[in-house]
Amino acid sequence: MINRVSMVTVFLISLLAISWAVAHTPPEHAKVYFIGLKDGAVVKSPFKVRFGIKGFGITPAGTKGRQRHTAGHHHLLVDVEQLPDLTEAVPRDAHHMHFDQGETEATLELPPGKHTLQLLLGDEEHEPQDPPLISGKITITVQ
Ligand SMILES: [Cu+2]
Repeated sequence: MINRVSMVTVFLISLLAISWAVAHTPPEHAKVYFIGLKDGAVVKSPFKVRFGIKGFGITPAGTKGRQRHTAGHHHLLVDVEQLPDLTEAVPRDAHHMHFDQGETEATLELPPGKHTLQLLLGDEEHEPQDPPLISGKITITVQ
């Protein structure tokens, strides 16, 4: 009897652990991507960049409660060679732009030449989700 009770307890604890992990993890099909701007594009500055997201939501930075597990805000990495530590808050500087209000587009002004762009979603504390929602890195040429 005790064995059966403890087995059920272990089972229930496992279920709780699994649902906890799932609640904090973006679904496998979730992704972030650039809308209408392709790798190799040639643009004139200033230009508009639109941020796409699928399978996950957008919410302003600092959002508390349940929604923070199903939504985040975009960060645009500009000319970043080495990704920041994905277990820490995304740095905030000219190369790591935060869209705290939940913006889904930005107008960029970059000097002529080649530049790389990459999207990285962050949670209420600006930390990437686990696993991170990160786009492919695209290289564009600004005329
Ligand atoms: Cu942020």
